[in-house]
Amino acid sequence: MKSVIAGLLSVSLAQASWAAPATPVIDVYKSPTCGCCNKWIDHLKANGFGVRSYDTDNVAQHKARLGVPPGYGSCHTAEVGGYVIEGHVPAREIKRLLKDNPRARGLVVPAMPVGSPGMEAGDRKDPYKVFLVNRNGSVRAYAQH
Ligand SMILES: [Cu+2]
Repeated sequence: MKSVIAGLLSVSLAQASWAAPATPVIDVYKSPTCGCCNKWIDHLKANGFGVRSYDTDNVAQHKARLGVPPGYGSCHTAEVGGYVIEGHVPAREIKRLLKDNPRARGLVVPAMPVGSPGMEAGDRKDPYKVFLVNRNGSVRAYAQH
């Protein structure tokens, strides 16, 4: 009987892992007191990402390491699949980036636009752009919100 149960268990586990969608893990660097960073993390989790978050008083060090261009910084810096994700980038664009797999550093949403994921404030939505950062540090618009 035990072996039957064990057998059923291993079959269902195998099916579960086969059926599970790919959920890339994002490493997020943020200051310990950042509230909107945590709300952005919730947005990522709600969209199927695994998140490892690291509290640090030196997020700037990670921006420099990952090549966020000067003037394009925000409140948190993240890393997924070899790409940098800076600021309140919507999960949809991160998924598109991972699918398209361009030769680039990653995506940035400079500053903290009201209405972006994690920056909700009632019905207010300020227009903002998601930028793709090229390998040489130049940027181009990737999405408009
Ligand atoms: Cu923020």
